[in-house]
Amino acid sequence: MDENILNPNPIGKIIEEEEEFHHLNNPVLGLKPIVKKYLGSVTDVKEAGNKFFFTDSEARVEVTVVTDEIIRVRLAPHGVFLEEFSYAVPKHDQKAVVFSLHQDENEYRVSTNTVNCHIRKIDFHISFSDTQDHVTSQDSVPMHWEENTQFGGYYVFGTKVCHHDEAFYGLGDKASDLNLRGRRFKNWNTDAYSFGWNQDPLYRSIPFYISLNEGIAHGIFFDNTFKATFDFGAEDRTKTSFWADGGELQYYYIHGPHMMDVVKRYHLLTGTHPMPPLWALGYHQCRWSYYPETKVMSVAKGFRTNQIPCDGIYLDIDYMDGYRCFTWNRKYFPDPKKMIKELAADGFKTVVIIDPGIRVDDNYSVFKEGKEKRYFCRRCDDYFMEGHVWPGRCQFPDFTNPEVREWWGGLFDELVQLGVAGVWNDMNEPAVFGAGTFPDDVRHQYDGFRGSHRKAHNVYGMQMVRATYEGLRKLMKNKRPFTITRAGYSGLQRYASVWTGDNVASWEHLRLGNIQCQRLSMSGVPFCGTDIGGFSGEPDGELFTRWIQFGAFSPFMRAHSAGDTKEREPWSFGEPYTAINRKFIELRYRLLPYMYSTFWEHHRYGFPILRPVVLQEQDVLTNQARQDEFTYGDKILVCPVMEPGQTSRPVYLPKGQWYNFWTNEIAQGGGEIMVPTPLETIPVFIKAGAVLPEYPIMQYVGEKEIEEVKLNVYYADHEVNSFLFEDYGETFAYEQDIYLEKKFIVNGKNNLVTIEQTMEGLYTPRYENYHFRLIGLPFAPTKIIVDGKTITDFVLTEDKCYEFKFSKNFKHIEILK
Ligand code: MIG
Repeated sequence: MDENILNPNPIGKIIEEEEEFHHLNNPVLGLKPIVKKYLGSVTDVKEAGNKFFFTDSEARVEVTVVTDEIIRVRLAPHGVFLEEFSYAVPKHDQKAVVFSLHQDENEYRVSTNTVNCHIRKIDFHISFSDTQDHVTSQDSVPMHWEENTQFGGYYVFGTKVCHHDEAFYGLGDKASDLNLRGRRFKNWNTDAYSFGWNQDPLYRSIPFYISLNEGIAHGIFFDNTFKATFDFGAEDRTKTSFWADGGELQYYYIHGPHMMDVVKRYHLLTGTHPMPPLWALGYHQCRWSYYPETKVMSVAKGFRTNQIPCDGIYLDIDYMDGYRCFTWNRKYFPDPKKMIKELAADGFKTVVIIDPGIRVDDNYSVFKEGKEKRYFCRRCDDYFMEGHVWPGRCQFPDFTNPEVREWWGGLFDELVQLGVAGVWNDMNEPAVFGAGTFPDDVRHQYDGFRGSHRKAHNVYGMQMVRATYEGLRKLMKNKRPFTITRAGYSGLQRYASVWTGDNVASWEHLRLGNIQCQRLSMSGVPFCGTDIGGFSGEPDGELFTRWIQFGAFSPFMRAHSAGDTKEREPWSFGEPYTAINRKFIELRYRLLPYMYSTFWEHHRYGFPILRPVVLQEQDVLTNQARQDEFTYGDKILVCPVMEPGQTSRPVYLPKGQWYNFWTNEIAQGGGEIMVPTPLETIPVFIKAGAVLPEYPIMQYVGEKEIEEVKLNVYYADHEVNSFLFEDYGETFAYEQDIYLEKKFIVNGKNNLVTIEQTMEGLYTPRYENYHFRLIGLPFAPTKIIVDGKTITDFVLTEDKCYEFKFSKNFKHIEILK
């Protein structure tokens, strides 16, 4: 043990932070314009609690120990830091960690139990290493800045060494290969209708990336909301740079070594998605637009007559009166309350769209109130920010003002009274016809840290859906609202799900959507999906079916299409497509308890929902380039079919044993296998040892009382854990520990398989029994003993599985040869 740990302040002078460091919303500028300036040599260091302030005599660098594995770095060109405020990171409650400062001739070193942050004296290079002195990240040039004469402040730059085989992941929804290496990206939320491969920027800004080098991962979260650029060895193969047009150079170094750890720690900073209502994991049907009421009702009826499960039906902009938010077109929807009630009686939740543009119209109460209370955004000279969107001339609420968010949240009162269960926020990049978005000079309140649109642009959509979510949460009392947003910034996952925006009905877009969902999932945006079928253009039956198959394993599953396309319901293409679409939507409903448990793993522990294979086997170099297959949770591996006419395709299975979900054949992982891909299936594999919980097929969540839960137990010759999360599925009781977290431990030998169950939590499900289904047993059982009781009425099914029932409260099962 290092002796300095006992005396954590051996070098720096300890100071009271408040006394010496001024924190401003605006940086103080020096007199001379600065062209490009780099940090010089380190001349001094001071300490204040978990912060260390280094200086080159003018600029200051703050190094904050956030946790054992997370260190934040900030730069103040003239020594004055901006006041602490972040929409992404609510507040780090710094856990007591042990840290210390050391120095030698060459460097200062801030160390926790797992990470060292090195500050090289001669040139201010900052690097990070682990306890084995393995350097995981290092500056290639010192942090630097350049004065922004037009707007004030600085362009701020960080540049790291980029290694020969280093791969990069993350950044949210970028429409490029999963590995971002060799490319440059911009973060500036953009309405990117019919975006193409490699088009950038897109709808969201997630300034977080994961680096993987020689099998060791770390993350960088550049928490800066200004227009930002990331360059992963594009300009110079040996450098990874990130910079922004303003604000502070502020980033979090997130230690690995596993990519999964990096993702989980990123969630520690930015939060996770709240538990969605269970129905939101079902199938959703959307279109621009279903109207009038008779059309909505006939689509709903179509699902029930075709016996295709569906939980959500969407109203796009045409339900409103002249596109005025919070109003109804009474010609199309004479009695919305009655319609929503009828839909609900048939098991449909109604989700309505709400855009940010508020029509300039003194006879419109939302506009009138917003105007009176000065809630709309203004330009630099105090003119209102006006622009055209669907309602015509509009003004836009400043969602960065907490008072405006509160007001906005309250506006949902009537919709909630009418029975609306979810809200869809669109156009919140914000999008403006013609201009694209707001001009830079629009002012924002920014929770008291005033700024222009340059600073607020990337968070505008996130703050809109935050206002929506928080408002709904209040109005719906203890019910979980469902929200979905198009735009967002890091941390948006605390308020909403996302879809990838206006994609195209093409095979390329199916491929792109697969990558985007995997990428969003590993970038902290777990509840994501694509417009199944493609928003613009016409899919044929085959493409639509392949998309439904992929969609069944997307965290969020919704079909959507533009208004000028042909009907696009799961039965629109006739047979054999309808039957296959039905089969996959049914599969989604059968897997609901598994998907819900995976969501809990995300919510509670910060795991991503979709996991690219590189995230599971980062030490296998070839996995860096794999972007077709992924797992949903850790038990189901999926490889969508993304080419027309494909009758078989290679699938990589991570090491271990996998069961073909359709045939129960066992396959050895650690390499590629060829898998047949007739239209009726896509490759789906279940990890050996998994306990896969299954619900009976329902037409919608809550259609039937669940009488028993099927547990599919896949034999493995070693110990494997599985989880099952259960609760009411629609309230916040889980926040009061009213839930059950069950753990199954399966272990097999040649003559014995054991299954154990442990439970934690306070919830009691209403069903009594599990229906066990044993798959892949290497022997014919003679006896099954559950908690000391011998069972004889187990049966051998046609497909060679053994089935029996027993109480959900079992503790220990032995299956004997
Ligand atoms: O300018 O509300 O991405 O899903 O159907 C288009 C109409 C506005 C864009 C969304 C799309 C939605 C459409 N909206």
